[in-house]
Amino acid sequence: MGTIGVLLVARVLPYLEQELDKRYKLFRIWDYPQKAQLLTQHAAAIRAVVGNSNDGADADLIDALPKLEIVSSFSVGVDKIDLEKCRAKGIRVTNTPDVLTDEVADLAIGLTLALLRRICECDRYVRSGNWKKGDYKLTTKFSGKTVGIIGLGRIGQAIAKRAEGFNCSICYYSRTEKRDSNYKYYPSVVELASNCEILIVACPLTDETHHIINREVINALGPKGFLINIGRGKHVDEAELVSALQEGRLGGAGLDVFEDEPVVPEELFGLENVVLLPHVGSATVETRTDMADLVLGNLEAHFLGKPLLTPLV
Ligand code: 8YV
Repeated sequence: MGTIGVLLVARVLPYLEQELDKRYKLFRIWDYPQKAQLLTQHAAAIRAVVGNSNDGADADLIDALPKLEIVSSFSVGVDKIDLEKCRAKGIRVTNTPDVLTDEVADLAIGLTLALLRRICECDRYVRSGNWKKGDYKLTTKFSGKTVGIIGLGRIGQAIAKRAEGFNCSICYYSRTEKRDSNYKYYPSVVELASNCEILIVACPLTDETHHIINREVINALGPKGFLINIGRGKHVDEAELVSALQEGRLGGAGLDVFEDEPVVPEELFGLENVVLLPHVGSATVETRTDMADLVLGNLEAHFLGKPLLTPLV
């Protein structure tokens, strides 16, 4: 396999990069500041692309690699891969579902608790020595609240299961009602937002879900409502979110993802009712290692002519 060319287009777990380097002829995109040089010299050798949730394979890259057979993403989200193009050209696509479900769901609950109970702010309060000057203000209870989930796929269901453990009532929005679920279904996001206290975004990013959290939804959630986003930054109209938080039209927001990562709107930095994380939903040693093994397993299966472990296309 050492002669098979693999193009790495994203910074991934060092273990994954090292293993790819050991097993294949690895090209790192950042070693070629001029992409044209990489393509002129090596396009014909590259049979696989490995990317992540931020850097995948767009139509231009796919068209520039005539021998491309497989795109393997170190992520469950594949919004940075042109799936239609891959389908049309017979290029296989794999991602890393299941192995990160628990991790991302755990973080969604952690983010919710951090936001409602103001855990990060409490920590800053103690560190700054302010505790000596008086008691910390009261916060908001999570147990028993109504949690609305956008997207009842693997991650959405895992969040629901966890929230049930906090005696929360669960409702959801998805394109179609899930016949096998007892949770309350709302056929529109505005209705869901009007009927829950905590709204969690857990759906894939598509043309339909881009800015699914807009002004109307934010206003429906209201000044006592909390928004949690562990999906993609582009699910939320960030400018609308910022103004709603500034104007007190939304109770608070817990965000693991942003529209233009790693750029975060500076207006959020001064607000107390937000918790901001650097896209760490799946970021534990255990889960990232499992994700890396899945990428390696898919590539190996493909080049040995065996069934892919997690085929998407
Ligand atoms: C990671 C993710 O950010 O799986 C996804 O879709 O967003 C995350 O697990 C990622 O791709 C690791 O680089």
